[in-house]
Amino acid sequence: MTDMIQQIEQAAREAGEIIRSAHGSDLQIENKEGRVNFVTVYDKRVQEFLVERLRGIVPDAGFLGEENGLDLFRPGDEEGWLFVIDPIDGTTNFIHNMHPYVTSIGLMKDGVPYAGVVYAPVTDQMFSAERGQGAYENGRRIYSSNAPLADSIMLTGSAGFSMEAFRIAQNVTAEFQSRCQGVRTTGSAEYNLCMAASGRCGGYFEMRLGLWDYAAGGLILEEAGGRMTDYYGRPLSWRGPSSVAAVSAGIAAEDALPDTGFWLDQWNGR
Ligand code: 2AM
Ligand code: CA
Repeated sequence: MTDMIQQIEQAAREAGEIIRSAHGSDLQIENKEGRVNFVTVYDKRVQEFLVERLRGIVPDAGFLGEENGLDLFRPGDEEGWLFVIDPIDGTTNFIHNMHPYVTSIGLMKDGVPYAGVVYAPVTDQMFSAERGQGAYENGRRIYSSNAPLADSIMLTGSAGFSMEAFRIAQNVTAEFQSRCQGVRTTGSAEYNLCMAASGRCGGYFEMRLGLWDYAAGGLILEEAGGRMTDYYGRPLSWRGPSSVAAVSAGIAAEDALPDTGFWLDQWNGR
């Protein structure tokens, strides 16, 4: 493990301390665009902290983050270093003090994932990966599962911002339910990807995620032997919002769910 990834892990751990200190204080909850799309003062504070801290680790890196107006992939971002941060992934869970919610830090180099760190402060789980170096949970090497779909649990999600998206996503959930041992939803995309990376579930599907929702966990899953595509089975652009079909080593995405592209087409918000 290189010095750089250890420093990024340390930054995530410190972000986790800020998050753990939050409960009992005023979270100053605001609703962003859409139905259930919250931000708290901790999302903003932790992102500010991370930008400052990560700048010290890779001084010439750019930043993309969910909060504080850093949420657009701009021309030039595909060149050089770019940190992709979600200070709290699973904010609605965080507000309700219900695990999981995580801090995620992706580091892209020339438009492709180079490193990823996902830290779950409640359970003190640190997931990390560097390209070509394998994936780790609390320092131990992890691998995605070799089990077929029929012997797996699957994860899915549908953010609260659109009831239309939720209703369409229910069709995907129903198809999975009939093909695997059960479908679960945790409320944190990055955590779901880490559950697939560590062999706990067969994969994770969600219709529209921000880059900060999948950049870190996506590399961790790939380094654990899994695969990331969009709902049409195409490689991800790693540039912005996308549908995400993440599968472990034992499952081919196109076998897992041949109709995901069809269901995505039914939604005009993709
Ligand atoms: P968040 O908690 O950082 O907002 C839940 O299904 C997942 O979707 C979470 O990882 C959540 O991240 C994400 N999510 C919530 N609102 C979203 C939006 N408007 N666009 C894309 N992803 C969203
Ligand atoms: Ca977030």
